[in-house]
Amino acid sequence: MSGQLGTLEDLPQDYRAAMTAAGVAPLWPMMRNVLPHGAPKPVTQPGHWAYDAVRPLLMRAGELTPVEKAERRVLVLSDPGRGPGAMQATATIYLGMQLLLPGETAPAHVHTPSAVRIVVEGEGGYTVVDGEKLPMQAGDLVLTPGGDWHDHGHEGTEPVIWLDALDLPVFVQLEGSYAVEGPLQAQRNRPDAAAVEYLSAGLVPSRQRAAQARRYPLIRYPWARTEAALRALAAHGGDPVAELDYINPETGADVLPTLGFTAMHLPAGVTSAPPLRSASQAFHVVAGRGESVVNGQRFAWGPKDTFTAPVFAELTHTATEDAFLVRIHDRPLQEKLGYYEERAR
Ligand code: GTQ
Repeated sequence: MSGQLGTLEDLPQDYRAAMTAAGVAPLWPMMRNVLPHGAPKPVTQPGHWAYDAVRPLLMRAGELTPVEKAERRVLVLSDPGRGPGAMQATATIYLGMQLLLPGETAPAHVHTPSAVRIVVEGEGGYTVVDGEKLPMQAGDLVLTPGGDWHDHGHEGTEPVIWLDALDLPVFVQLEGSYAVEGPLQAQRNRPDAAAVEYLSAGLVPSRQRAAQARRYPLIRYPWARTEAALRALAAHGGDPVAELDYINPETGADVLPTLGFTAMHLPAGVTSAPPLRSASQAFHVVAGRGESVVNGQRFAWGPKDTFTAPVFAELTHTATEDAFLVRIHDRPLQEKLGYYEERAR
């Protein structure tokens, strides 16, 4: 057990001035800021973004800012702990709501961070990733791995809105975030891999072709299949809360190097109290209603809402209506760094 560490005020003024002039600082007064005891002290605060509050603001952005003036027309969900304008929802997770109006295209670019879209509303939207055209329907999860060209388009008649989740804060911290712009991509004239190579769980293209497998073989995870799989698991799985992880079908690994995604079914009336996790998390409600308590803060949520939990958050979820959520988390990054942890509550 160490005692109280020395403070800056313990040190003589001339010594402090000389250290500043030399560009050095004593560790011990700051030690507990960077190495707190027992558990991290997150800056991140729990956040809740009701779709009813965000949607009108996004629609107004559609009137005020043409897509040509925005590159991506997005409202960023700012972590309350970092305050207004924060370009992140947790330490590692960036979240934004993106609007595309009928007939619009968002120009092609490529960047170092990876993105995932979870479609919130509207028909006829699509993303082109590395030449593959990916139709987007409500609840679909669509990857844009870092380094893959992507542009967005809209062939429908109503606004299309999706939630963007990116590992952008990690890349900003690494001073590794940048983008390159280019012309709209030529689209391969065939359905995407979710409709051809990976139509069915457990079936992958013959291993004779495995050498040709792409780094990210499956880009689109249609919600209809996810929901059907959750319903089957809910009916026969034994656990009251059914959970399915999104994985790369060739490797079994998480879909992205940094971020993981888990689809959840919470039956009405059931309360879930998961272990405390070292991962930071965001929850997007695909359907249903309920209430979650995050570190004592109570959020009543409904369809298309999004809420967040800092690292090691104490969480309970209670569905008041049969609910489907997607949990976004940074466990894959923490595992690679060698410290992912779950603690009993
Ligand atoms: O759609 O490519 O929310 O590049 C932020 C950065 C979306 C995108 C965001 C992006 C995109």
